[in-house]
Amino acid sequence: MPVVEEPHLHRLTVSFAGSAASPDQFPRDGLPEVAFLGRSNVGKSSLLNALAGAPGMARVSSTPGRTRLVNFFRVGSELYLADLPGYGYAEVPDQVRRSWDRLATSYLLGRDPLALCVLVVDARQEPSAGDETLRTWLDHHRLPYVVAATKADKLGRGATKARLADLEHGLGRQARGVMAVSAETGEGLGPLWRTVRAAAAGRRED
Ligand SMILES: Nc1nc2c(ncn2[C@@H]2O[C@H](COP(=O)(O)OP(=O)(O)OP(=O)(O)O)[C@@H](O)[C@H]2O)c(=O)[nH]1
Ligand SMILES: [Mg+2]
Repeated sequence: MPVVEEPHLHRLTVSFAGSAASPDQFPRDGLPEVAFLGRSNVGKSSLLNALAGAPGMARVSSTPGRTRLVNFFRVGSELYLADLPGYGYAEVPDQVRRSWDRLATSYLLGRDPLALCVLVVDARQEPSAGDETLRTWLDHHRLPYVVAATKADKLGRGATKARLADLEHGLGRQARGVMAVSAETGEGLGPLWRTVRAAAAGRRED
């Protein structure tokens, strides 16, 4: 698999802007936000770090359920990237799951600065029931999203193409775009970053 070098983040400083356990802790300055959503352990935090060009900024773990708060990262004076807790991890107690759901829902609904959601799925797997539920919910609430199939470094070119075609007809049929990405090789980060920035710029002009 060729490594695609895409220097996509020139001269923008990215910094951790805080964690929120409830809506009163979300940022207040009104900058547009782009949220990363997906199954637990799918690679949301890794993708965010790779996009930001800041390894280790958002915590990455081989233990599912690592991200339990909404973590915000400020990109220059342009936008926030919001790293949301993952869903669908079977081992968590119901009470913990409910508090995650509540936090994610309180973020996604009525969050005025939210410009775009990035629905992160594993390029090697069929979308999960949780992915389908989230997609239906995003469509219902008319929240704009793209589907990013990550860990594409684990797949050959042909298999990646086939997965993208499946996603375009399935999970991502109402999405603004479907793309293959890898936090490992940087594949697809340029197009994803341009989409993120364009959505944020569009929101600022509203
Ligand atoms: N090969 C490969 N591994 C990846 C990639 N992205 C993430 N991983 C690995 O997948 C595991 C989970 O990554 P995280 O970024 O913590 O996943 P997450 O979705 O933020 O997980 P939660 O916060 O628990 O919901 C880690 O072991 C990562 O190293 C990728 O693009 N390629
Ligand atoms: Mg995470």
